[in-house]
Amino acid sequence: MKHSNPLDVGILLLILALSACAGKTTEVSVVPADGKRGVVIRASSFSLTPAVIRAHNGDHLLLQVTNAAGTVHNLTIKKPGGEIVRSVDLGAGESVEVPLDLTESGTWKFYCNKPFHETLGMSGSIEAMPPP
Ligand SMILES: [Cu+2]
Repeated sequence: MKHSNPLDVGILLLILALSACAGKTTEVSVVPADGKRGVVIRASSFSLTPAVIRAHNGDHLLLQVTNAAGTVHNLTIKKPGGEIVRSVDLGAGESVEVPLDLTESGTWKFYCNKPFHETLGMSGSIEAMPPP
């Protein structure tokens, strides 16, 4: 009987790990009553975590973005109508604070603008609900 090659097993585990990552949608809510508006976002190759941020129209967010990867990434944010309101490059290991006033209800999309990074998973959204 043929024994399984340890390399094959390693590749299978890697595929399982990658598919587990791809299926994970992390989510945070910004609670209006607690006065805290800071949202920590982690950029890596290739994800932005959390991928869904729930907040409200009128919130003044402070996005604390860290690039945990060894290559350049970016955070671009669009208003619900599609207008780009922020676009910040982050070098390897760099952290930046990005203030963002949610002036409209709706879905504010964010993504990395480097070639193919959005398609590879570096995208998410801020869901701005009407004020409570
Ligand atoms: Cu990127």
